[in-house]
Amino acid sequence: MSANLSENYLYQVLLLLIVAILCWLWMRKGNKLVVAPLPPGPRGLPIAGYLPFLGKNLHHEFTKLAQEYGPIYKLWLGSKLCIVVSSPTLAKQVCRDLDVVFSNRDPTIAASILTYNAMDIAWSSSGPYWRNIRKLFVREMLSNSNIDACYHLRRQQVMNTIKHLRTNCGLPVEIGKIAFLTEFNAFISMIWGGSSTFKGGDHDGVGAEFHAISSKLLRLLELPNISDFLPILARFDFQGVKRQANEILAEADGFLNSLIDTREKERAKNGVGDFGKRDFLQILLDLKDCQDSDKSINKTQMKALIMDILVGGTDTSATAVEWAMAELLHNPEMMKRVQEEISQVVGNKSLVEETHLPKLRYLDAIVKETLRLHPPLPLNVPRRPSETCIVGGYSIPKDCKVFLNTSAIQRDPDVWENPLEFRPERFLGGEEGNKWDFSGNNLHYFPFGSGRRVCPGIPLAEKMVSYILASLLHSFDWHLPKGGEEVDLTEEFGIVVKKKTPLLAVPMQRLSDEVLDHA
Ligand code: HEM
Ligand SMILES: *C1O[C@H](CO)[C@@H](O)[C@H](O)[C@H]1NC(C)=O
Ligand SMILES: *[C@@H]1O[C@H](CO)[C@@H](O)[C@H](O)[C@H]1NC(C)=O
Ligand SMILES: *[C@@H]1O[C@H](CO)[C@@H](O)[C@H](O)[C@H]1NC(C)=O
Ligand SMILES: *[C@@H]1O[C@H](CO)[C@@H](O)[C@H](O)[C@H]1NC(C)=O
Repeated sequence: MSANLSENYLYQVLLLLIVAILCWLWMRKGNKLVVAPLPPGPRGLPIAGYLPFLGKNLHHEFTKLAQEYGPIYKLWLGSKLCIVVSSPTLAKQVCRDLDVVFSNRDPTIAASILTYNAMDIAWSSSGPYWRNIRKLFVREMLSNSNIDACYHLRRQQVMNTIKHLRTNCGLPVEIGKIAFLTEFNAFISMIWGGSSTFKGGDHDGVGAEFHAISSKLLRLLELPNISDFLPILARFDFQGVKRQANEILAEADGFLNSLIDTREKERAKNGVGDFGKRDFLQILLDLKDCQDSDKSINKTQMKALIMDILVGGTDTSATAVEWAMAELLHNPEMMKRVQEEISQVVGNKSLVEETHLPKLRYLDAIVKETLRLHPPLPLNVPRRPSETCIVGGYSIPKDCKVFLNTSAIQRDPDVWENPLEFRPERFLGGEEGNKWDFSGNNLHYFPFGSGRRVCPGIPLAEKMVSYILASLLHSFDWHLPKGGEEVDLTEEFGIVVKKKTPLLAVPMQRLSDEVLDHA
């Protein structure tokens, strides 16, 4: 009797258990937590993850992993799950089909401190805040008419660079540095160029002051840090990243405050409607004073936006110029061809202007090919899924870090013939050549990213890279310094992939004194 009862009881418990399990499975399914495995990848240690195994040569290690595990693999860095996607099909799932889910970011500790708690475009979480501030940036600041209106400010900086190079003819110069300074000064000038109090672009003016701050800032941003991977340790701030970031922020903040305050005082004195000064600062201040609450921004947001432009725009564009010059020095016949094109279109009696750019087809192909073979952000800017989802049959957990390997995809041999060769011709003419642009709509070529988080700086970046490049090529002939007859094309791993050894080249005057005197 008692045995029977306990047997009965056992059956009941078993039945309940089965029902519970079924319910649980059903609910999981209802929650869309379909059981799919995580992508393949190395096991690593439970707590530290794969971190201790990644030696100095991160780049090399990643290549090995990608070869071993294929187009999607996972990697535990500390307690952070990273997923690397390197096929166009899977990238399309991320940037197109699941764009909404994948449009969050995962700022490092340094990045969020330096952007006033991710108050900028690049690091803010997707949502109304991000949508609004991005819209302001694209519509109000980077509208075609605004970009055109500040052409003279960019031009002045390119002219300064030509003048500077002229005094250095015959001597080796560091192309990356020249390109960086030109881009940087051009941005500074576009931001507060019109101001009478602050002379932008001077090597010893505001430009120089902010340059020093910003190189510290870039260095800090480039280094992933232990606290980012092991949040448990973050509050101890072992490496002092938080402290350093706060120090740099304080410096940058003081500087930006004084700029904005000075301009505000000028406005108070001279009135708001001073249209001679439609630089970015002016536009931002107009927005700040704007009554329309959708458009109005406060001072902190202004500063975060300025940080985005300077940090997001300079290093990337300058790296593109350096790689293009490196490839041209490596391929002298291409150098000759592009210089001839520029001479044809511009003429040897004038300097290049931005209005010439649409006619410089070969130059455009060179820029596109440079961004294919050497995308400045080869792993894009990592995305963070806002919910767990499935990509390529694998489960991608909410809040992990997703890298798109642009570099790998843009070298896919199924799409690009001899993918490792620098061949601008592939972007020239014909249906084949014309189908590529920077929009990111085609996931075989997306140096500026793709989807709703695509780089909003494209129109300006495209103009500036081409304009600087064309000006360097038209005004000067370039050759490698004696003893350096080979161009070293190895890459150095970082957030922005630079050349491992900085490119040195020697400029020789190509246009007459008369023409260059106009610079
Ligand atoms: C050759 C130059 C440049 C390259 C290669 C480049 C590339 C990129 C890439 C790959 C992304 C991430 C897109 C994604 O997540 O899919 C990005 C985002 C961004 N870029 Fe650029 N960029 C360049 C120049 C610029 C310039 C000149 C500016 C500013 C004027 C700029 C501002 C930004 C901003 C604000 C974002 C964040 C967008 C968001 O998260 O919504 N970039 N860029
Ligand atoms: C972390 O930050 C410190 C200080 O900026 C730096 O020296 C270090 O290389 C960074 N990265 C790692 C992985 O330790
Ligand atoms: C991305 O792809 C390139 C080229 O195939 C490879 O060298 C690199 O290591 C890959 N990076 C990652 C993080 O998988
Ligand atoms: C500026 O606006 C943002 C977003 O609306 C807000 O979070 C922030 O606290 C404001 N900052 C100041 C200094 O008012
Ligand atoms: C322009 O000058 C270069 C260098 O002196 C010369 O090789 C080229 O033929 C000239 N082109 C034209 C169209 O005058």
